Amino acid sequence: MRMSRYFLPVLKETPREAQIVSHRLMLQAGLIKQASAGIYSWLPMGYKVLERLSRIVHEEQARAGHLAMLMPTIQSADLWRESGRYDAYGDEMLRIKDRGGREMLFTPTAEELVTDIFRSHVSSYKDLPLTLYQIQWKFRDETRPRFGVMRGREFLMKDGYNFDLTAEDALHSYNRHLVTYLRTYERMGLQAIPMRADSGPIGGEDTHEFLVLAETGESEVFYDSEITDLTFGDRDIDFDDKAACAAVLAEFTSRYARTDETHDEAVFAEVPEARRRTARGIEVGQIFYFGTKYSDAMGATVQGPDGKPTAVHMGSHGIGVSRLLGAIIEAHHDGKGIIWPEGVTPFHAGIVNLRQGDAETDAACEDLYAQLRKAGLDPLYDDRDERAGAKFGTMDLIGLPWRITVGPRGLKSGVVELTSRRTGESVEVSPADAVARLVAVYDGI
Ligand code: 5CA
Repeated sequence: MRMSRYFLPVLKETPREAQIVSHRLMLQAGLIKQASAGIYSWLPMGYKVLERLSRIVHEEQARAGHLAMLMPTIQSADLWRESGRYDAYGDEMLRIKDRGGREMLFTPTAEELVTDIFRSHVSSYKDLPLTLYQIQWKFRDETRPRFGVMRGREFLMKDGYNFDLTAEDALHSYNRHLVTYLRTYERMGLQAIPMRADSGPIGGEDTHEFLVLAETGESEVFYDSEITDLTFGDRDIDFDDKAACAAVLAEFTSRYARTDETHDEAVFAEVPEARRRTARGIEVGQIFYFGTKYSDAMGATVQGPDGKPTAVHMGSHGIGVSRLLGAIIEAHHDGKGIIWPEGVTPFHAGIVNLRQGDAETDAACEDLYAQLRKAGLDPLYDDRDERAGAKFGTMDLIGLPWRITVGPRGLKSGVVELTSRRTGESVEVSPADAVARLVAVYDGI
């Protein structure tokens, strides 16, 4: 992409409404624009990152054998009456009437609708296990929408639902989700710690929230510092292997890590004092096991091996995809702007032309731009007729992990400058070498 043709409405001034750094940077870097309280338009670069996050989620769900689908945002109130949640959800639910006076709502989550699909089409235990998921917009009329996309009213969520014959199988689904989530967040450059939590309006007893530690997080958390040493890495887990998934769950949840809702001072006191931490965290996901709560209420049964109808065991599993943008920026920024992790960056590298209009420099930039694209990379070429300082400022603000600076002086000795946004370190290399190095960096990402 050429900057001259891109739509990147960078703000010169610090937006006053932003209380936290990620919200400020998202507005300043032209990623989002507020439409009304807690509701945002996603401008091209913000949308590009949102799409990258969605792609990572899809890839990791596919690895575990979960099936992507799409359910409507507007749903009939009748289904929600069956589960009893039409009344229970209260003011957080946006209620709508269609022209025929029928009561509808904008979905805050989709347990009811997915259970209805299940009961209509699945009748035998032989069709289990089944996990269906979607990435779809949700609406919750939060009392205090704030911090930009962190606590929005309209937000993008991955929501997945498992259907199993027995509690034991459903527990395996729970564990499988925990494994996929660990990998998903790490690919996004985040350490998200599973913590024992409270299930709220979704219901059920077993639930973990995934929290990214950050001073601006809305949740207070308590944990054993040993947990931050754990990484999932590129382990190759067989998702059908119950013992292997259970072992990962045990490894990542056996140390003390709880949100304030489930915190227990007496149990926490058993952790050696030097390892006890109290901090704040951003909840980027949550997994639930709620047994037969919805299948009982809505008659979602299958014929079991003994021929008798049996209610299916269910769980649901969410990732706050739009909130993740905020969480990633909270975890990866400096005084100059965003620092995207390579796995989620909107463009792989920026090209800065120091002397726009100089035939030789322009030609070198064009060639570099073409070579990077030929190598399968997606560069952003700042071809505007602007001062070098302004171009650097924009690149630092938008946070592409790599910058290639091209100027007449370097070109005389056949080099360009390759700079890491994270470390600020630069190397002078030939244009071909710069391309080769970037190909190597992004190999496998
Ligand atoms: N049905 C379950 C799982 S699919 C569910 O709705 N879970 S949830 O309520 O925990 O939401 C899942 C994730 O969505 C949360 O972990 C959080 O990351 C994100 N989320 C929830 N509310 C908001 C909000 N108001 N703004 C942005 N993200 C949100």
